[in-house]
Order: sequence, then C-alpha cells, then structure tokens
Amino acid sequence: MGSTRRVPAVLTGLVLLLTATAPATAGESAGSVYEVDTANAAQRTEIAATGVDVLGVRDGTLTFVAGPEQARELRADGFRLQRVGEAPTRVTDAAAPADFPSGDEGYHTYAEVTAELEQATRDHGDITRLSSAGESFEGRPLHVLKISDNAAADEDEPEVLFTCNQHAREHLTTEMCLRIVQRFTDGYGSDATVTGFVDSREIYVIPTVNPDGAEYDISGGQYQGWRKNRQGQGTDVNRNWGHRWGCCGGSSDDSADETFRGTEAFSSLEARAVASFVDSRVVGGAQQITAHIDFHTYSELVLWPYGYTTDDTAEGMSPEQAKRFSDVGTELANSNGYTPQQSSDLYVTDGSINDWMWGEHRILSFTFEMYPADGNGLDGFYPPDEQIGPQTARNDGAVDILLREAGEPG
Ligand code: 0X9
Ligand code: CA
Ligand code: CA
Ligand code: CA
Ligand code: ZN
Repeated sequence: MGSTRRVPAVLTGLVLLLTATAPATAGESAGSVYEVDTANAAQRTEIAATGVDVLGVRDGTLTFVAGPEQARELRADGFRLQRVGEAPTRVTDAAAPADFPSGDEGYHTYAEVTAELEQATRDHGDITRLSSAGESFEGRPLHVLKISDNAAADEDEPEVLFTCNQHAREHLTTEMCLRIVQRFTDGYGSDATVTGFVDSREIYVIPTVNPDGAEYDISGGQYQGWRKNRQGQGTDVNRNWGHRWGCCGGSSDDSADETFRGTEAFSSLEARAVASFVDSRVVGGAQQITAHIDFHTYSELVLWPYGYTTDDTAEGMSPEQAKRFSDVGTELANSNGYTPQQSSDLYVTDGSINDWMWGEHRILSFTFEMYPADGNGLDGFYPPDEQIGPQTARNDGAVDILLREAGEPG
C-alpha cells in the first residue's frame, strides 16, 4: 500500500533509499482513518463490504481505516469521506513483547493471561479446571477455564460461555474475561451471588480467542492496530464462523482486507477450535451451553443475531425468539448503560460468532462492544489501563443477568 501524500521529488529518492535499506522490522502503512456520515445500515453495509476496517459507529457517523484505492472507490460511489488521521505503520516481524507499551502494563500479555489462569486453578482447585480448546495458528494453547462447584465433574447444570479477544487489538475484552475469572473464583464463599452461580452453573471462560493477533498487536514498541489472526495475511475470525458463511455481503473474499472471511468456513484455526469445543458440549443430543457473550470493543453496544440479515426474524428465529433477544438485550444494556440493537442494525456481518451460536446451537448469544462509546479512530482500542477496573466491573450486573437467563427455558 502506498502513501496518499505527495512527496517532493528530491525527497522521493531519500524515501526510496530508506525503504531499500530498511531492516526486516520496517512496516507498511495500514492506510488512513476516515469518517463518513451515513443515513442507514444499508449504506454502512455497503461501505463495510469494500473490506475497509470499521472502527466504530456513532449517531450514523462511521469511522474506518481505508487504503487509498478503497477511499477512491468510496468517493466515486458518492460517499463524502473526511480524512481524520493516519493509521500506524505496521511492523512485519517483531519479537514477543515482555509487556504492553509503557504506561499500559496493567493489561495482560498472553504469558500473563496464562499465569493468571494457572494461579486461579492453584488457589481454587475444586471450583476450576483449566484446559485448552486447541491451538492458535502459531501454536498457542487456546485456554478454557471452567468454573463450577465440583469442576472436575460434568454436572447437570446450565452451561454458560464467555469469549474474548477474537479481534487482536480489543485488549480490554481479555481483561473482561479475566475479571469474570477473578470474580467467580475469589468471590466464591464470600459473595452470595457469585457463590449461587458457581454452585448452579458451569461457567466457561476463553480469555483470548486470538492470542497470535493480540501478541502481534503489541509487538514492535507501539500498537499495530491489528484486527485479524496471523494466518497468512490474516483472517477476520469473526467472519469465519460456519452459519451462512460469506452469504450476504457482510465480509470480504480479499485476504488483504480487514474483514477477510477466510478461504472457507472455519479455515481459521481459532474459530474452528472454539467451535469444536462448543460442539463437544452436546451431551445426549442436547447442547449444554445455553447462553454466551462475545466481548469486543468499542462503541458501548449490546448486539444480538442475526447479523447476516436486517430482518428481525429469519430461518431459525421466530418472533418469540427475536423478542427474547430484544428483551434480554435491553435488560443487559440497562444494567451497563450500553445501547441495545440487533447487530445488523449497525451493519450486516456474515460468518459471525453470534449467528453460528444461535443458528447451529440455539445458544442465547450476544456481542458486547465495550468502552469507549466514541473512540477517535484507532485510539478507542487502547484506553489507558486505569480504565480496566471500572470498565470491566461495569459489566458485573450484565454477566449476572446472562447467568440467570442461562437457567430459563428458551
Ligand atoms: O464487526 C464485528 O465483528 C464486530 N464489531 S468490531 O468493531 N468489534 O469489529 C461486531 C459484530 C457484531 N455482529 C454480529 N454479532 N453479527
Ligand atoms: Ca502486563
Ligand atoms: Ca458444578
Ligand atoms: Ca454439564
Ligand atoms: Zn471486535
């Protein structure tokens, strides 16, 4: 990808020289950050369908990263793009980081996540069990922590799943999953609500679905603004799930794009491993997991399926079921101050985790887009680590509502 800026000829030579002698860690520009005012979901879907990197939507204003060619195309289609900033230059290769960039060390690297989970199992052996759903493309175990009384036994209790960090740069979500781990282990025996749920539910937490991408995002001394996994040019894990994969213009078939759907459904090892784990929870013909939240950032939204269609009801989604999503979604949003909506009201996505969880398993599956509500482009993915405490605790009530709903008849 080239730069959109015009460079004086005398400087061009210098730039070429620098490029030619650049070390292996030199990067490529991810493009520019743009804003455009949109009238409806159809327009937002049209923009997203070009494969640009959608960062957020606020009051109809869509913020995204686009390369020069994508920007030209959109302008030719009549969209009035406002360039508001430059995306960071990405490293092509860098060592695994010791920690987050200076000042943000409160966030957990993959090694720190692993250590936290191991510590939790040491401290609370009888109510935890650590396993893995499989490995990432680069071979990192995809940790699954089960929390329940008699955790070693498969009891007849409603099962609930929390997944985080499908998107590499959405680090606050990993902290959200760690908050759930910490709360339901350390609070056991002292907090009555926590104790009740640990005794009556089987809670599964997957703090990082995309550890390769997350580690890459913090490599090279500055945030990379990376979204996808690290398989080839990267697959958008949240476009790779197998329910109506690639059906409806809600993902890209271009591997360079930020919403690349992969070469086939579940071509991403991460989506495939998590799906296999969920499939494995079918016992005696019945899916044991009844409720799920997939955490993302940002925009402060509670979203529900289907994402592939803007219709409220569709195959496998009756009016009653759509109403339950809307009712529970609204209650969740009332508890944390987010905005509730069907995910396709934002823009159409196909191959998302929620569509698969509901479409294939009838799991009550939500996406939360966490803090901030409005993010100034890529900055929104990197709130200071002082926000970890308040912004994860903000969802305690919503987590409890979901755990309650997991016990209700669908
Ligand atoms: O586009 C996405 O995958 C999610 N937004 S993000 O900015 N975190 O990338 C939204 C997914 C919601 N769509 C469905 N649940 N279908
Ligand atoms: Ca850290
Ligand atoms: Ca149990
Ligand atoms: Ca069980
Ligand atoms: Zn996301």
